[in-house]
Amino acid sequence: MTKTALITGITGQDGSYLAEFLLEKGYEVHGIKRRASLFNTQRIDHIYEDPHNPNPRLRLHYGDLTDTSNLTRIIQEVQPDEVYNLGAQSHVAVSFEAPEYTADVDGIGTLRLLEAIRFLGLEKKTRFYQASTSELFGLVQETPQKETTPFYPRSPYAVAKLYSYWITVNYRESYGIYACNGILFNHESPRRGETFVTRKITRGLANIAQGLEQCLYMGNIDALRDWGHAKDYVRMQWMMLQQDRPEDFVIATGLQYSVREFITWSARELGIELEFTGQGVDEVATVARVTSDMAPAVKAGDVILRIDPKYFRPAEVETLLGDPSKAKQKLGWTPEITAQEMCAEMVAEDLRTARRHALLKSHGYAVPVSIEN
Ligand code: NDP
Ligand code: GDR
Repeated sequence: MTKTALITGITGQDGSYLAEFLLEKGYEVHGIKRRASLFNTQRIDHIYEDPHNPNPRLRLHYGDLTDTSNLTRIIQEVQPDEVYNLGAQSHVAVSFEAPEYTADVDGIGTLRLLEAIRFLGLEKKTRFYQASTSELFGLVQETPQKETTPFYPRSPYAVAKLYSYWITVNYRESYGIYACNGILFNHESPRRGETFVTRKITRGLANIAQGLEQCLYMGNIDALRDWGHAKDYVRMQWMMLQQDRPEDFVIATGLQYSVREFITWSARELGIELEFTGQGVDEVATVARVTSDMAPAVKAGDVILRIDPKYFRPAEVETLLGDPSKAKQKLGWTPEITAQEMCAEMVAEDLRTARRHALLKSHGYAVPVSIEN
């Protein structure tokens, strides 16, 4: 029997990889996309099927996590075997600027889905995955962080996700819904949103290498993160819904690096050796040597990275490091792609785009360059 999955956030990084993964497994996949004034399906265009075709295996529905009747109607129509709740206002810094909206989407949005499952009498049929986050650990109480580590959220985003974590546990315990939390540490890819730190770095440096930008402005580059690849992590999201009993799992690599290290790797992928000097907001990165022809616009002595306090957060999560032992022992899951391999893949992809844009620019066409957050 063909299984049916419903993905909120299908147009995002994880949603796009998960949709690919489920289609390969033979699922019929339904996704919720938001109405936007421009097309917003770039990440899934390659798997899009014309709905006029007979029995398309990927179908999109307009919807929003703030809209109860819309979500209930979609779930009633789709009758999903599995719901993956990946939709969110997912940017931590933005959540300080839009805290109420973030709470509505990232907190109450989860309740709306769980209530719809209950209201429609699908408690025994529909399994539910909640995209929980290492941001729940925030001001860390224990290192490395595992399933039993106490939470201490440090942003409106993390507080909203804390509500979602517990309402997922509560609906499992109260109504017997197969519902679980994946507590995922940072995961990235060439499809990562351009304003998250890894992609901001790989895209920014590739643009600088090609002469499209002069300098990258960063926030707290001492922050430490446990970075994995999104492809490895969506596999785990599916595995969590295939067990006999629903449980919550930490998904991480167990390795930690600083933002500064990620900058150094990315620059090296472009043949740029950097030297960091100065302290705090006066720290800069200067080009020490250029060892390849991938960065024709850069020369020794150029300052290509500065600190801008605008990117500091009102409350920061300084360090995160996950312990994925439970996922390894119970599910046999281990990540296959290292942070360094992922960085190389991201830089290669962003360099391809930067070269294309440099060519367009040289012929007088406008290209997108600005980055915020
Ligand atoms: P993205 O930001 O790439 O994608 C978020 C998705 O949510 C997009 O499809 C977006 O739509 C959609 N969305 C935003 N607001 C709404 C709304 N009001 N109603 C419906 N959909 C909405 O995030 P990721 O793919 O990186 O992350 C997936 C999930 O996992 C998120 O919940 C995130 O918080 C969580 N998470 C992510 C981690 C990571 O490192 N990537 C780690 C831990 C948890 P649109 O394309 O229109 O903007
Ligand atoms: P994070 O990811 O907040 O961990 O949330 P992000 O990549 O935004 O930041 C990681 C760390 O880098 C520091 N940083 C900067 N961050 C951004 N975005 N821009 C900068 O210029 C910059 N300079 C330094 C940040 O302060 C932070 O310490 C991500 C999201 O995907 C969440 O949805 C998810 O839940 C968590 O990962 C796990």
